[in-house]
Amino acid sequence: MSLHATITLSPEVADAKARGLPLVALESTIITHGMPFPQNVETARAVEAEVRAHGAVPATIAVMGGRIHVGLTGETLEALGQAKGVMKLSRADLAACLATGATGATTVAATMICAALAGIEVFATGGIGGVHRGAENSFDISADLLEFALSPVTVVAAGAKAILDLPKTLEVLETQGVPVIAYGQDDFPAFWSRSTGLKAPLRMETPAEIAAAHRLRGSLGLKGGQLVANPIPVEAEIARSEIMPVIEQALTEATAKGIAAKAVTPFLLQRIFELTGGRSLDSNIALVLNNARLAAGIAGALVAQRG
Ligand code: PSU
Repeated sequence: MSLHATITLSPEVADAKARGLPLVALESTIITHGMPFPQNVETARAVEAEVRAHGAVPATIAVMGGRIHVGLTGETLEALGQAKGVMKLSRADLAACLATGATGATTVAATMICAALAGIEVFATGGIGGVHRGAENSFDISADLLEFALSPVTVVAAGAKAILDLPKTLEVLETQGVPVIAYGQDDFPAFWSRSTGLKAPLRMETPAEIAAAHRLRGSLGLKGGQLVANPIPVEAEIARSEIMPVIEQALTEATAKGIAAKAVTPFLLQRIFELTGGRSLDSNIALVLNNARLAAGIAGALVAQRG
């Protein structure tokens, strides 16, 4: 596959592609809008190290200087982690950011688009965007959900963030024909906790099964990707009974302040961080590392199955 003209691969990613090594895409909005400095940069580095330790090559994606960068240097990660005014890119604004030469961090949706363009089939993140509570009035539904029906990438996340309306999030994914696969359990996980109390439509036990399903979707001509919902490790979870009142308080504050659209998720994550005395961030870091491990395993299985 020839690369799109706007893509710059890092030497490490270019080498991995040339040698057919397993690759795992990583997003950058989690760095610029999801976590405070310096934990954001430390986490980005640790996630890359975790991917490498599990046999795959990490490819963190961001837009800079009119180009999509797939694979970032340590200095670029550091600069991005402290930059102000970085655009939060989704399907709607990716091309505009490239056209204007602005710096942009890729959300799940934009990372899926860029990963597919670069020929990377597996991507690890924290939690995907979804249907916001009160969507029946606000119509606030993350473009992440629609992307799963379009870009052929398997995304490993710890479910959808519990700040969302999770039943409606699952409904939208089902309507769009997106496979939602809980890893090793029946329940759909809720980001900071292992269970939402909602059953996931599918369950798988091994990276090999997930990789096989990814390949088969492609060979059947089914468009779009898969969502692998990987529960946070037991020792890192915050019990639902503990996190839910905190989420309710953060949501009430967001409504009172008139926070809307792209600002909602970053505001809620920051408030929940403050209200839990930093524990939500520790959990977030643990779940992203856990997702990086599983994604590396799936990427390895995809390569092995190609033979
Ligand atoms: N995972 C995290 N923290 C984050 C995100 C994911 O652990 O901040 C980001 C992703 O980039 C995702 C975005 O696409 O949150 C969802 O934003 P919204 O709800 O505005 O679509």
